[in-house]
Amino acid sequence: MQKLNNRYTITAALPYANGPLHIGHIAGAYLPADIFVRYLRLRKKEVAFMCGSDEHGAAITIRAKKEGITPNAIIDKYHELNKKTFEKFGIAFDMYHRTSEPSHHELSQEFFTKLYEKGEFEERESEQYYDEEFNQFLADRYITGKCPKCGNESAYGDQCEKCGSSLNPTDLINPVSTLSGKTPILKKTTHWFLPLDKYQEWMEKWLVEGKKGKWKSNVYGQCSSWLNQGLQARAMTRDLDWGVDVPLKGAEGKKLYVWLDAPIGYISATKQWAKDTGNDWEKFWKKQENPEDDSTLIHFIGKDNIVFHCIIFPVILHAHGDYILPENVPANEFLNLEGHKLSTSRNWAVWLHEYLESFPGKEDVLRYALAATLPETKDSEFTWKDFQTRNNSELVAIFGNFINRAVVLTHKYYDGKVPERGEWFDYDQEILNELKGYPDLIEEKIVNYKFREALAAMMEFARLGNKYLAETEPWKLQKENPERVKTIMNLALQIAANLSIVCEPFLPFTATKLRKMLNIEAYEWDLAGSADLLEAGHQINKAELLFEKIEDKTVEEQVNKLEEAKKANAGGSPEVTPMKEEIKFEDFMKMDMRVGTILTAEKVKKSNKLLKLTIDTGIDKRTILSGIAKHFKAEEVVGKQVTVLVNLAPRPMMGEVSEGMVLMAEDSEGNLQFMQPGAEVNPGSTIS
Ligand code: B3M
Ligand code: ZN
Repeated sequence: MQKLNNRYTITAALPYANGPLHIGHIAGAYLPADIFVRYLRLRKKEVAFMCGSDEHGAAITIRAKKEGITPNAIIDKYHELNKKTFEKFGIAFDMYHRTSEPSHHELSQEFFTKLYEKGEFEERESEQYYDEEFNQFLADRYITGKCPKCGNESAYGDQCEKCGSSLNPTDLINPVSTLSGKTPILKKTTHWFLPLDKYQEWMEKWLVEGKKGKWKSNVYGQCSSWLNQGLQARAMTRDLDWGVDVPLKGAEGKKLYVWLDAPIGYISATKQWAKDTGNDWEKFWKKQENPEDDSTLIHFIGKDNIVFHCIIFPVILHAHGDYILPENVPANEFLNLEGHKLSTSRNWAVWLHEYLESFPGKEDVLRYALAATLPETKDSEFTWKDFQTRNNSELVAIFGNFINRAVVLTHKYYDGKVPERGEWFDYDQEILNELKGYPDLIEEKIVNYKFREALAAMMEFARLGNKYLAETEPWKLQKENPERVKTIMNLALQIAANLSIVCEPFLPFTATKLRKMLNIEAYEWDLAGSADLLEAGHQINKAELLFEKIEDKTVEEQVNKLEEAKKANAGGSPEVTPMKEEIKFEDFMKMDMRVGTILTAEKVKKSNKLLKLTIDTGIDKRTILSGIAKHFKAEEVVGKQVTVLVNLAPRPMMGEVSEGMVLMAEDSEGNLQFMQPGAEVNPGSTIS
């Protein structure tokens, strides 16, 4: 049994109310959070599970502008839709609040005022980019340009999503207004900055002493790299007409930075929930007299939100002084879909509300398929084929089959009454020992945020039950040895009752159905691992199908839907990478590009990206390592004529040396094609 705190404050990133939710959102933050919370509730811990709509920031106003409607129309629509979607999907928040609520504005202003009065802000007049056509200062998402750190051409004014760097608009190279598409001018304005640099030392200590080895390495790594670059002051106010008013004289017309007010949304949600339910919100957020009584705060987020939750918000909470700090921030990486990045604008997504319509009653199937592929340590991928296999070969063939057999046979042999255990064999004892071990194993994985492994262990547990029945074959034994069958069926039913507890975090709808079938109330997690959950003589209900097979046709329809989206994108305006900086003709002439013929190709061991190619360049035969292994099999590239940059300095890669580069066409989704001559030419032919 794991040692836990008594009280938990669990937050899941507040989604912007500017669009519907897709599987990437769920896999990033909400499903892991829900699994964790459901487990804590089974352990009878006091939990506040908080979320809500983030209704400020440029994400909302830019969308409203595009659609020619008010921000209010946008947030009302998507708040309602997303709230319902979460509910239907079984994400059991205690509160799904809104940052447009007056109570949230008040609390955010209180926070700002407190920090202001403590002298935490620096008032600075500076030159900021301004769009003369729209009469607006351009902060955050209102401005894009080239990232000075990684060269990404479409970095935003607050962050580069490619390399994760935090930016100021004035850091961008070739800045462009997202409103008018024009180059902005600089204009003076005053803002209140939070000097994060002042907290550099404190932050280093907090992280290194408290979180090293405890936080996931992807999260800890990002934080360290921030600290290594040195923290810098960040403006906490904006010149915008949408958001929380800055509560200062002389700051009329200015709003709080959305990333200041959004995380405070977790607190305002807790306050609202406490008010509605007669609870005390402060014990979930404020430091208690005895630190042992402090709540444990955990933020579930996606990797693009790490800096805000691991550095900026903790600094704000610390500077305020009264609040607890996050114990952990188990951020996930990204989920891809059928080989491509999820994309709202390109409609490359599985939208939750559409899934719920197409697959009614199959909420748990998607929860299962997503939990099995959560991007916990690196980006992962959802495919409809995998979804189908997980359903048919695991949920139906193992879990469902086991429960069905156990319940049906109990009715057949004992009129639905749990039989007394009779004769006891070594094999039954082995099964019993395994039964006792699974709940602890699942629990150990959950508390360490290894939800994929926890889910796999849960399915192993069901597999144990399935195997037990398949190997002992009670249906064959019943005539000659009914006493032995009683033992088998009793133990099988105990496994089923255990599963109703341990599957609940992952498959809450299934757990409810299973409890109904077994005619039991919800048990606490502490009881899991017992072989005496069901008393002999206990009457169970009739069998109900837990899962049903998903046919090829059904998933094909979903794949076709995605293909349609792809076609629509191809016809419309595909996302095009912006042009790079202008170069001189002489620069271009320095590149020596030739047609070469690929002579041999093989996969580079230890790399899933690289192919090792030998290429006849006309000048020589040389080795080039090319990052195309995910797109082409070695055998299919041999004999192809390709474009080679032959005068690129040799580069060591994975223990080999690459002598040049094969040029590839790459679309915005990362699909690769060779650049080939229209007809065969001699190797060594120059390209200019
Ligand atoms: N709305 C960003 C996002 O949806 C932001 C999260 C706020 S959490 C306090 O990715
Ligand atoms: Zn970058």
